[in-house]
Amino acid sequence: MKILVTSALPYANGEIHLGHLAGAYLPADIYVRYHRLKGNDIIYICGSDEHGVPITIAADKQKVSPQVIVDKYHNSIKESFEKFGCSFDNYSRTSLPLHHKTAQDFFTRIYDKGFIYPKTISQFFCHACNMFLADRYVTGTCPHCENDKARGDQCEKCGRWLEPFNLIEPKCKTCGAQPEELKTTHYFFKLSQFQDTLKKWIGEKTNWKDNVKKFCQGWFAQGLEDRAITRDLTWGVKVPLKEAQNKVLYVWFDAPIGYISSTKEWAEKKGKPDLWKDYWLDSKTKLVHFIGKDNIVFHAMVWPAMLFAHGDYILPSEIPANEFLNLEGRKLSTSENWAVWLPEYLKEFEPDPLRYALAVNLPENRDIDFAWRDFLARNNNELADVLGNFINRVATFINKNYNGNIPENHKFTESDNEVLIKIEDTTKKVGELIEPFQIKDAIRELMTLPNLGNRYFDYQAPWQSFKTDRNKCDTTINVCARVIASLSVILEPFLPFTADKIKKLIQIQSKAWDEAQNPKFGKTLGPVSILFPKIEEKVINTQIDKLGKKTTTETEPKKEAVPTTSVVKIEDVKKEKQMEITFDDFKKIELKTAKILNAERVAATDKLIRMDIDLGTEKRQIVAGIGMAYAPETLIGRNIVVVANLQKAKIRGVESNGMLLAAVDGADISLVILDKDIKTGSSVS
Ligand code: B3M
Ligand code: ZN
Repeated sequence: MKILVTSALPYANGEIHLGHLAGAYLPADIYVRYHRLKGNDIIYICGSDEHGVPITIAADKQKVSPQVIVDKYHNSIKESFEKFGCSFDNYSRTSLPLHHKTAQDFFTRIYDKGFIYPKTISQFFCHACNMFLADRYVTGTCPHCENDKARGDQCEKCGRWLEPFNLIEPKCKTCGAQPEELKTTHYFFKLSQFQDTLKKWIGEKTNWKDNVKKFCQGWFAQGLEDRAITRDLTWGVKVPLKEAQNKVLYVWFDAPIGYISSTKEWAEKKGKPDLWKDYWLDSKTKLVHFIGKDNIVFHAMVWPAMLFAHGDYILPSEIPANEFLNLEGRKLSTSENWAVWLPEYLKEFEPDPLRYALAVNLPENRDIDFAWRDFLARNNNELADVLGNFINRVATFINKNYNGNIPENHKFTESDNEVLIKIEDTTKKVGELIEPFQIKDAIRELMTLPNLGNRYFDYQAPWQSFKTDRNKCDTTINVCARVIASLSVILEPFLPFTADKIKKLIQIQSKAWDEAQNPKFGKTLGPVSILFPKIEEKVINTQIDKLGKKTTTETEPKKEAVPTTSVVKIEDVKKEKQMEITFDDFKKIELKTAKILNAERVAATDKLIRMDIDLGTEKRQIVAGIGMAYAPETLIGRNIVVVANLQKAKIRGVESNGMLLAAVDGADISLVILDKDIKTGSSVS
């Protein structure tokens, strides 16, 4: 079997942080290293995502060209991945001509097959800058929370998903001028046409993680919409059409194609330029995309649809998407520097303690918090006191009493056999857990081996048997050496740097995973080194103090948001912004019951619904973004709850005088309705 593993291509507009590592990189690296040891034909592909508005905005901000930004970050990201032990077979970049050509050919192919069409839409245009403004190039006041720094795609304060036209007093982000709504033509990918195909395809993935399946079901329920896959920008992959000279491909169209171009580059570097085809064109290849949950829609829906449209390439077999990593109880925020940056970490510490602390606590099924004190405890109490201690005490004993020669065993007793069986068992179990991506359980299972080793060593008390029963002592130490040898192999996916040191110590001869069940090793010990120096509390305190203080050039969030109208995973933003308010604060909000008298879609939008509502004492008009969840006609006559004293706002040019209450779960929206009939206009508290 061939396996092609990818990790999401990080934007080259900032450094890698712990959230990235826990989401898409560390689990993938562990998985790949394991399969290599199993002797499987596996390649691990990644690269920098160098296009898109996150890059151009970072460039504008630093007053340099996008090329300067991507060169800087591509190189430093690559370097810190290497130092962290990410064992990519190829780490490419999407600014390479090879990638541009691959992406353009992809576009042309599906354009020729009729899956792409032009459509004229309205977009903001800044006359001062002479350009059409992509979502993030527009800022203004949020119609929901009045934050005057809301972006055209989302308000970071209240978390609502926006469109540039929703903003009150929209401005050009670059120059501050008021933009004008003008017509421009963009190319749309017929995603809607793939709804049934995708639904069936995902339906067959019974083993996929719940988060991915649920997410997709939410999107199907809304109905997939065609998507604009071009942008009016100068930075990016040029649209390969004569009539679209000044447009580039939307970054989320070209980025996943980067997986293919990076594989091509890998094949070229190997001197076998066609080798990439053995993977991408062979239906027996298992394609595995490691991503964070914010990338699910692109990897599980848009990208597979693109692949279906293209027709030649394999589809993803697995998409192990991880949840988010929080930091010290708060959501990571790059703009607030609430993050631990990998290069900064690597200045102070070795990579393996972090690989360990993240692996034992991966956000596989839910968001997980990373705390520096937990990192310290993991290093000191588990790596140093359990794993390091076991290896160190055995090595010290051999050096002191056996002059560095590892003794042969004699007849095994029951307790020796218990350990030998445990070695076999652990090797098997750890592999069986890694294969279905249960990495966290795998490393936890693995740590039971040195744990048992310590107990066995204590129980056998070789310092006594050395004097009284040399055969027994020889056997005990030999069994311990077997544990160490096995550990040197099965630790490798998780702690590759430590595993290397242990291999040198035990002079390992076994290389393959399965040999770890009964490993072969040297007759004498190699150099002993301290595997895990203890970390002091004060070192950790310095790290905690750094959080939230601006020390890097990272000032912009790294994400390129989902375009169009989707409401995706905004709960997390909300969680972060939670703050306490007093009862008096709450009383300022006038909540009232209202009846919907009339409802209709706002022209040329899918999401917005205009409603006439009765508030008992008066009638009003409100506009709400619930059009993806409710058909207008089903709303008439409903009793809802509205915020009655919210400042008026214009949404898409339509006045909204009040806001209705609704619960939002990802793409799912549910109106707050009343339990029983009550007079319209009653106050809600
Ligand atoms: N660069 C987004 C991100 O870093 C994006 C991933 C592309 S994977 C094809 O979250
Ligand atoms: Zn401007």
